[in-house]
This record gives sequence, structure tokens and C-alpha cells, in this order.
Amino acid sequence: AADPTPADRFSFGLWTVGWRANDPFGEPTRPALDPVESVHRLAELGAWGVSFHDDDLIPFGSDDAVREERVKRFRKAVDEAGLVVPMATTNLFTHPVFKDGGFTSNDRSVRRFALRKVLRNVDLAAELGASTYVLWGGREGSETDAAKDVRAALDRYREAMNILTQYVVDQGYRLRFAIEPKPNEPRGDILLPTIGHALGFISTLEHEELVGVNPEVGHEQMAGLNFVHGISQALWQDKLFHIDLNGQRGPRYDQDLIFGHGDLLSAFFLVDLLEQAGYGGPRHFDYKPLRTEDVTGVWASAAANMRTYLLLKERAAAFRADPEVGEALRAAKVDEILLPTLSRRETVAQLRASDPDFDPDAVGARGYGFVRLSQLALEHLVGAR
Ligand code: GLT
Ligand code: MN
Ligand code: MN
Ligand code: MN
Repeated sequence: AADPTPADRFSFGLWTVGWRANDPFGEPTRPALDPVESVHRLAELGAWGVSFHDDDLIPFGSDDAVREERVKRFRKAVDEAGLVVPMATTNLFTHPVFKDGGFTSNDRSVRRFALRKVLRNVDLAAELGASTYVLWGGREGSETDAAKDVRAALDRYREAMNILTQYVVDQGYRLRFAIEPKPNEPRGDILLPTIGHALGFISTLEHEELVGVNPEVGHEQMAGLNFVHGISQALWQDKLFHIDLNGQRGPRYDQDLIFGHGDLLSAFFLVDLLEQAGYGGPRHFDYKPLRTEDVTGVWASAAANMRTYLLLKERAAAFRADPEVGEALRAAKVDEILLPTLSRRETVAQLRASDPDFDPDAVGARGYGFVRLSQLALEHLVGAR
């Protein structure tokens, strides 16, 4: 059951397995991978989908002939391998032209160029059958508050989103956008730094129904936030359009570890949540194979992501099926929160007159039993039950 199949809807970015492991201090440690090879290897490992940035596929600045040829090769590989392309995205961060951002660069000509670049790749995404278009604004931000009028930058961000959503509507594409939050890196401070900021921003858009979030495990954890809570709220607002699974060890640089190789307990509860909630979208891994690994290690790490997810899914199911867990959940009143606080048709006056004998001291003295529950989860996670 820990062997992935396409039914598990696992997908990978071309840039993940294809990362050559260059970092700010060192050169690449691995050769470039041909996207065609990546597609075939991912399919052999049991993946379902592959995602890409425009520049992963078509080198920045390519002419139309090269572009056409690259797309053709990729499409052929995807078809032969039996993969799908559930998501596509734009690189608005590598080229120096984007050093002050794409949609929110102070330079208007850059903002116009960024929009043209995205629109062009939105066409390709639609052509390849993608249903989600991710926007990670890694360069949208600043290092100094003197340099960015953030309120105006958010106006420009919104302007870009309104243009893109209207374009998709006008073209009749079945494509929705997903904003990916991140607090910092590469910019000192990035706009829309968390799931919450992104959800607030989305509610101001003209076509807010076409825009959701693509949260990444490590990005929320870099901000010290609880990823499971963030995903819960995104689900609650019907905004979890896509997800980037990986691992991170607390607030530090973006580690992009294999899923589960960071905060394992959080990964367990995340899988439990996604499966319980019936999340139907891709389980997309956005990780970086460790810089120490050769190409063999790259494919071992891709397989590890999927296997870890499936093992956690098994463990979470066992946790839910355990009668002792059921009893501990009831004792902890975990299901009582499902009950509305007021009864049907109860008035505020009735509420105010109710429970004259309520004893706050007695109720305050009662233990909830959350420790027992938490330990049961841990024991299932480590296979002790
Ligand atoms: C980049 C970033 C990721 C985003 C990718 C989508 S680009 O690799 O670190 O978190 O998901 O643009
Ligand atoms: Mn409209
Ligand atoms: Mn990341
Ligand atoms: Mn990501």
C-alpha cells in the first residue's frame, strides 16, 4: 500500500528533481536533467502529474522555433509516459529584470513585461490541460521599507490578478489561479507572506472565485506558523486549490526537504486532515533533493516523498480506526465542537437566562485529556500501536 499509483495523484515540479543543487555558496553538484527523462522517471516511480515553469521547459529568451520544438517534445513525453500536467507556473524571479519583482516592480515596463510573460504561459498551460496556475511572488517585496509603497504594490498585484482572471474568463479556459505565500527568501520581505495574508488579499479581487492558494509546508513553518491550521482555514474557505508538500525544520532558510523529513508530527496531522477532508487536488511535491546526492539520490528522494505520504496515510487511517482513539476523542469532546453554540431558534435572551447553575470553577477544574489523545497519535505515527 506504500507503492504509489496514479490514483494517489502525486505530482512533481520539473524544477524539483531537476534542481542542480547550486546554492548561494556553491556551484551545481549535479548535471542538468532533460525534462523528457524526468517525465519518464517520475511515471516509472508511480507519479501522476508533472508541473513546470515556462523557463524549465523553454529557456528564457528562446525564439518561437525553439519554443515550439521544446513544447512538442515535452508534450510527447508526457503523453507517452501517461502523465498529466495538472499545474503550470511562471518564472518571475531568476532573470535580473525581476530583481524588484514582476507584478509589483517599481518599474512599470517590468510589470508590463511580467504580465506578457505570464499571459503567454497561461495559454500554454491551458493547451496542456492544466487546471491550476500557480503564482509564487518570490521577488515581490523589498529589503528596505524606504523602497516600496506596499499599499500601491498591492494595488498593482490586484491589477495583475484582475487582468489574468478576466483573460482566462474571456478565453474560456478552465483554469484557476493559486497564490503561493512565502514570508521571505529571496526578498528580505515578500508580499502576501502567509496563507492568511493571501486569503485576505484574494477577497478583494474582481474574480475571487478563480483565485485560491497553493500553500507550501516549509513556507508557513519558516514564519513559525502551524501549517495544519493554515490548511484547515484554506479548506474552510474553499480556497485550497493546490498544495506544495515538503519538509522544514523551524524558522530558518527555506529547506525544501523531502515530505516528512522536517516536522514529522505535523506531516502526520496534515495527511490526516487532507484525507479526512476529502481534498481532491494534486499532492504536489515541491522539494529539493539534498545537494549531497547524485542522480541516483534524486530518484530515491522523489520516491521517498510519495512513500512517506502513503505511510502517513496508513498510519492516520489506523489512528482513526482505533477504538481507543475513538473513546479518547469523545472524552476530549473533540466532536462537541460540531454542535452550534446556540440551539435552533434559541434567542440571545434565552441564552442569557440559561444555565444559572453553571459552575466555572468546577468546569475549569476538569481536564480535557488532550495529552492521552496526542500520545495515541504519536504511538500510531511511530508504529507502536
Ligand atoms: C520556486 C519556489 C517554489 C515555488 C515555485 C513555483 S518556484 O522553486 O521556491 O516554492 O512553488 O513558482
Ligand atoms: Mn468579469
Ligand atoms: Mn520552498
Ligand atoms: Mn513551492
